[in-house]
Amino acid sequence: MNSTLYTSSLQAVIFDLDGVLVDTARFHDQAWAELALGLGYVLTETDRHALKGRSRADSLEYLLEKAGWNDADPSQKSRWLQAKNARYLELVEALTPQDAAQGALVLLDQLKSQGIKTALGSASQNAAKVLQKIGLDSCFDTVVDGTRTTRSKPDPQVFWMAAQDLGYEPAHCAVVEDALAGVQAALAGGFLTIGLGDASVLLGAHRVVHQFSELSVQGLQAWHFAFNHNNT
Ligand code: B16
Ligand code: MG
Repeated sequence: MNSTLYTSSLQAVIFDLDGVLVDTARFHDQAWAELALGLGYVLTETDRHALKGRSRADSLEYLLEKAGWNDADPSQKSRWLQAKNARYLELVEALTPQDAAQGALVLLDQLKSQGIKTALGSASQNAAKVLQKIGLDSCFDTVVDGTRTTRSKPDPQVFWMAAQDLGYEPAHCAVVEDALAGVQAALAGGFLTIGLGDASVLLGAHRVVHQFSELSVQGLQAWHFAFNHNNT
């Protein structure tokens, strides 16, 4: 689409963290898989997709149901949650700014220079630490993470809070997400929804790209224009 032929009203882009700005989804996967194995359950590919984007507590409930541990008491659950998080944090320790998604810093700078606000919208309670490890901790106009939310994706709360922080309606914002739960949250919230990953998994996303470097300011504006004109 020729940029001279349309005017996009895209005001903000909200980025998911794990699996979008940095490949920490593999660390969550590994930590859950190890915990599951200890419970006598082998995590499947379907489970891995189902766990993505969900809060830590929701993820444990999912896993316990799959593993047939329906009678675990709250103190045991809390020990499992701590063990999973400790393992995840061990793996995260190795991250450096080189691990930020290729093109992330450039895109964030370009959005800023075009007057488009940026936000982080993550379910993670470890978002601040991960952002700091990859050198993106001062790059966003607002950060909404699992320390602020009370409802887990696919509930749109995290993205609504980000849009509210920035003072924009969801219809003027785009969300970039790697998880089906996150795509569902963004769709339910009324956002232009960009999936990052496999289109056969990220059902319903308005657009799907395979890698972060396929995102550009112009592309996002063109997709947003089409979204607002019911032409996605
Ligand atoms: P934590 P995102 C999500 O982050 C992950 O996708 C999900 O796998 C994880 O369980 C969730 O954060 C909670 O993370 O255990 O660090 O609080 O993708 O929404 O950025
Ligand atoms: Mg994610």
